[in-house]
Formats: sequence, C-alpha cells, structure tokens
Amino acid sequence: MKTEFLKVTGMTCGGCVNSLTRALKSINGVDGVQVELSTGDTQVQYDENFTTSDQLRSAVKNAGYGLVG
Ligand SMILES: [Cu+2]
Repeated sequence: MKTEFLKVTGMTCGGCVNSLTRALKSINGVDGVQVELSTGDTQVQYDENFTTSDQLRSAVKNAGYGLVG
C-alpha cells in the first residue's frame, strides 16, 4: 500500500469534495481518500499492484479539477 499526496485545485464546496472522493474511490486498488477542502491537500492510499500515481492524477483531471505540481 502506498500513499499519494496531491494538491488539488478548483474545489469550492463539500459537493466537490464528495465528487473528487467518489472519482478516486472508484479506481480499482484505491483504499482510502482524505480531502481537505480549504487547502486542496488530498491523500490517497492505494495498492500499487492495481493502480498508479498517473491514474490517480488522470482521475482528478477527468473529474474536472486541477493539480499543482
Ligand atoms: Cu463544489
């Protein structure tokens, strides 16, 4: 299990937190997601045998949000 730290931009409310969380949790191999609305700091626990950092990042963008770095 690995933890990915992402800085997500474009979230404005609790609904954004929910949709981002749902998008990440729908990825096979993702075990836990914590999203901090005020800072965009997002932690994702995932099994590296099933998914990759790149896939997590794509899911954030596909959900309509941005990433710093
Ligand atoms: Cu929102």
